[in-house]
Amino acid sequence: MKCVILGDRGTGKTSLRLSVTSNDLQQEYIPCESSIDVKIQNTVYQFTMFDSMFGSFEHVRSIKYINTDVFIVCYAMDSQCSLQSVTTRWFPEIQLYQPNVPFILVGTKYDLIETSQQNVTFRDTERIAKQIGAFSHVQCSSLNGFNVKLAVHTAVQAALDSNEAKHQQGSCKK
Ligand SMILES: Nc1nc2c(ncn2[C@@H]2O[C@H](COP(=O)(O)OP(=O)(O)OP(=O)(O)O)[C@@H](O)[C@H]2O)c(=O)[nH]1
Ligand SMILES: [Mg+2]
Repeated sequence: MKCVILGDRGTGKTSLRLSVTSNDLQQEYIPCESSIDVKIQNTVYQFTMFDSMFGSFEHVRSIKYINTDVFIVCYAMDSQCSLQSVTTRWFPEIQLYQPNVPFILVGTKYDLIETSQQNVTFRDTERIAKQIGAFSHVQCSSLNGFNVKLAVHTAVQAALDSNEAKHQQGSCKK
């Protein structure tokens, strides 16, 4: 199962991936993809996460989107600007290149919610998640591990549900 993590620079994409797949956030060599086995209802799925160290050229990034099963679209909970980019940049990019691929919205840096000046409110983020048709919305912290597993399980579930829906559509036509 292929997952691509999108979001503005510094939103915590790489940290999220590493916190899910390794215990070491400070490692020297950081590969641009990593995998984890996720068990859902007695089936184990190999979930491979890529984060978009793909450079700033949209058409180059979009090549990496091919065969993606699910996107994780990140905003940082201490950055209004990164939340705005979800609607102005990342959602349009999914719509343009992979409109049939499901995505979840993930708020990173949950641990900063109390101290940040620029907190994004849960109401705003829920509204945006609904507006853009995200499968679900999870807030997490790679720093302390809060909800990171939930984010991954939710992404796997989004991919599974979408596959099932496509399957059913296919079988109706027969
Ligand atoms: N407090 C806190 N800081 C975080 C968290 N996740 C990431 N950071 C910090 O945010 C900064 C950016 O994190 P990265 O994981 O490098 O972000 P990125 O989205 O991969 O950034 P680019 O690759 O440059 O686009 C780093 O200084 C991280 O230590 C978190 O959950 N909480
Ligand atoms: Mg990164």
